Amino acid sequence: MTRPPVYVTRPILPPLEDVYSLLQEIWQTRILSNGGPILQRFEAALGQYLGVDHISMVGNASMGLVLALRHHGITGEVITPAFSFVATSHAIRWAGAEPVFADIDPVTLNLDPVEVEKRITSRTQAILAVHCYGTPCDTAGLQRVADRHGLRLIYDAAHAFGVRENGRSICTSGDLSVLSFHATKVFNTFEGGAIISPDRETKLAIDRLGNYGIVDETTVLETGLNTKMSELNAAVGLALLPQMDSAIATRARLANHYSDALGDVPGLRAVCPPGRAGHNYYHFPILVGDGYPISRDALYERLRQDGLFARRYFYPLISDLPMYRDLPSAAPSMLPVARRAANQVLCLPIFPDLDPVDQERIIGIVRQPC
Ligand code: T4K
Repeated sequence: MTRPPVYVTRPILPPLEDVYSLLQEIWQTRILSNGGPILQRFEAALGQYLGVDHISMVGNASMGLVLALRHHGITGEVITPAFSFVATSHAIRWAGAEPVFADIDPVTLNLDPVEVEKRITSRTQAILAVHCYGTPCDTAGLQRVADRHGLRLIYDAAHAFGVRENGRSICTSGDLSVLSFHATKVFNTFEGGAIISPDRETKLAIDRLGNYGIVDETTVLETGLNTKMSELNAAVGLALLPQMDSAIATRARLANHYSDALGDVPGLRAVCPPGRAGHNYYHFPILVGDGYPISRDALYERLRQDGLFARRYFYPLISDLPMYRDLPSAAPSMLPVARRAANQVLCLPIFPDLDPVDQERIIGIVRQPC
């Protein structure tokens, strides 16, 4: 009997009855949006869960990134990785600024501070770094570069829900961090996201910018946008939060099993090997290199033949896409590490209810693809 397809991820959902009781509240109050009571409870509960004090909920991380850049008035050059989801660079353009690509570290696949410093010009205003797959960036190294050159440091923390470093949320690094709660993420509100601010004043300014710049009924202070999260999305998030510790623990167990089972395969390297305290195992990326019997793309196709849909996050490089490839920093010779990663990476399915039988099927094919 053929088994159902297995995708790279599958969202977790809260118990329907918990959402239903929140929906009943919405139906009674008729407060559907604009910072309603459920959103406020969600904001407080999420802050407590993550260990951060100042959160602004947004409709998705893409809008959150635009808002973060706009809040700091960034319209010049922004140094960012080409090895990321396209939303990272698109947000820079939507904010009215220009991406400048810098190469990544070969181990973490995150921005390399040394490469960042090489790309700084008189027009550079900010660094937009990505905690790729939830692995923390070299936050100290990037902060040193930012401080030396008077740059803003903003984190695309779309992958980094719940990630901690030295006992603190990774989202307390830099000037601002932006989380994604998209369906495909570790934690979801169907669509959604959040901006983590360092203080209350910044949080309130960001809330205002995401609510058209409105101060009160007759005062509009700036050209804001509508980036608000609805009560419906907030209800899903509030109901899902209690499951998150066990969901992340299950991801860690699955990642451990992949690591143990694939650790001795010649030509393969796991990008996020388990054992790192505070990781969330959003993806299980492997690099398919020399010494492996077939190419990355052949392995991707081989898995697909059996209904196992691994994904090449992130291929192609953003710098190879038509709207970016003419930028000077997009020249292929300038991003050798990112290019190699994009050509070798394959994210194996990982999500809390991955059936152990399916994980064994994936492991079996990856160990012996021919
Ligand atoms: N920055 C970074 C670094 C990001 O990775 C992202 C988003 C963003 C910023 C922007 O965040 P948001 O604005 O989205 O909040 C997916 C996601 O759509 C995207 O959110 C995510 N990164 C990116 C890495 O992956 P696709 O085009 O690969 O998604 P899709 O539809 O192919 O979904 C992958 C698999 O997930 C499907 O094969 C099946 C499963 N799935 C998907 C959805 C949407 C489900 O089971 N249920 C679902 O509802 O981009």
